[in-house]
Amino acid sequence: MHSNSPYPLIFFLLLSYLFVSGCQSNAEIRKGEKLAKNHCSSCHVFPEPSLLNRATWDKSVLPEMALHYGIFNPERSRKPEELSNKYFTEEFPKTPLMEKKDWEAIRKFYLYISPEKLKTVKSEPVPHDTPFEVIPLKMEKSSPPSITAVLMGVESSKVWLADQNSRQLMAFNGSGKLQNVLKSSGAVSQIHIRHSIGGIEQLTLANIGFSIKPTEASDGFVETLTLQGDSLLHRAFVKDWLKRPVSLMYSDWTGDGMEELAIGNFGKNNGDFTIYSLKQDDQWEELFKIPEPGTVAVRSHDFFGNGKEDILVLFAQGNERIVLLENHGGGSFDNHLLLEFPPSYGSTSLDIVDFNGDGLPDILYTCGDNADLSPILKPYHGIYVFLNEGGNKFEEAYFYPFPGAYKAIAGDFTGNGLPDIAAISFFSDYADGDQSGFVLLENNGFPDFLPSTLPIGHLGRWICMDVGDLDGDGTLDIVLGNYSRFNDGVPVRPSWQKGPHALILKNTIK
Ligand SMILES: [Ca+2]
Ligand SMILES: [Ca+2]
Ligand SMILES: [Ca+2]
Ligand SMILES: [Ca+2]
Repeated sequence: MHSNSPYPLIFFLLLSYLFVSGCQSNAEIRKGEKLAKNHCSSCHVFPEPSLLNRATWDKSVLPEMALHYGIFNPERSRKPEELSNKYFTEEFPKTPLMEKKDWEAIRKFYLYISPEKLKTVKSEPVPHDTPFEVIPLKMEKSSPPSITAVLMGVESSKVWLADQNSRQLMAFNGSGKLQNVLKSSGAVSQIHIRHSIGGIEQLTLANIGFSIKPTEASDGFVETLTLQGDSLLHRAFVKDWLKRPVSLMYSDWTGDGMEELAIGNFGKNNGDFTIYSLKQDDQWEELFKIPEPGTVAVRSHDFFGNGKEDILVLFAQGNERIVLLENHGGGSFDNHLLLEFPPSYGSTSLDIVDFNGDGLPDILYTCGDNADLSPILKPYHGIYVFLNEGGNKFEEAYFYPFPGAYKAIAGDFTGNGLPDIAAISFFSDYADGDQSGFVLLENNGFPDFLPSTLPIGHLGRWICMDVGDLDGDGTLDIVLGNYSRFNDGVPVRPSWQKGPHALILKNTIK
């Protein structure tokens, strides 16, 4: 079992420095530790020095954190043109919020205790024997692939892809043939099918705006597209001027027979999670709001067994945590903090499934966003299962190291009645040529999971995934979206840019 506890390492290092250093630095380090625990825990879980190597603390994370305290010199890492940017000047205090000598003590604490190197992440070779046939989805004249959202339209047997570069929304059939192309703009972050009745299909799209990089801009929106067959009948805004919406969900949480709409506006330093209810004049009005940034995933489930769907929200920006919103009806929710993670975890996805068959919903969680301040391989990035021990108390019960993990979805892909896990990684160990960015963890009785993969690492860099029975044969199929537009420190492979926009992994167990 994986343990997050950094204590043994810290104790060892503490002992080492007690022996090798004088009393003066000892007192100083202790002072720095105390200050760090006070200050760094005010915005997020206290980050233990062992989470990152010394050079990353020194050159990247500490200078950026100093900016949050209004300490601009002498260790700022930003370029002068960025410091004069409008968002920057609004983002950081202009005058220091703590004495510089205190910041220096915090800095010394981190640099003294942190390891030279993190534990190496070396996955075992994973066999290539998943039960999937690979069907590439490619649209000519639209490269490099920059797919930001995929959807398995199970009822219409279509796969929807949103491509940022070509500003297109494409539909393919299960054999990989292009069926429909619609105009899009910006970067679609989520595609959702709201209705599919009698040949009329309504899609809801969340769109983060023009950049997938973090900004404080409010050019995101949610829109609906109504289609009859392949013809677009109607297109309408649901909400605009949103701060980078990346998650959305419809459900009747109030119990009045009408669906509400939940939108996670990820934002940057500002953002919110908001539930809207539909009024008679077709306007969506705020019903409930958490005015905090970073919502990356939303799921709904009855956690209290009272017939009311509760909401699980994953926040992934600095203060990373999973929050359970207990539904009391009428738009009233109680906020329970279930799990929290340090900022370097880079939380990416959430799913709910009962892994151990005790009737209690468990949590599948991934972390591995590695684009921001510390782009190094991290031994704690990967796929986690937190079992529900009763009373909605969750304990880590399984960990599979999968650097750069971006999404995991639970489902019975193997047909043995037990939920398996399909997962993708966007920040794989690409220096290791074997990494395909995809893994299937076959459940042979929890927590006995057997990993396998496919030789698809040369075909694309997988950023999004969806699961459903596309061909209606009773087995779960998968679609993976390829995003090969920018590198983020990862060398872009020409084969990714020439590769398919997406892959259908067609389940062949039947
Ligand atoms: Ca309702
Ligand atoms: Ca369970
Ligand atoms: Ca299974
Ligand atoms: Ca199938």
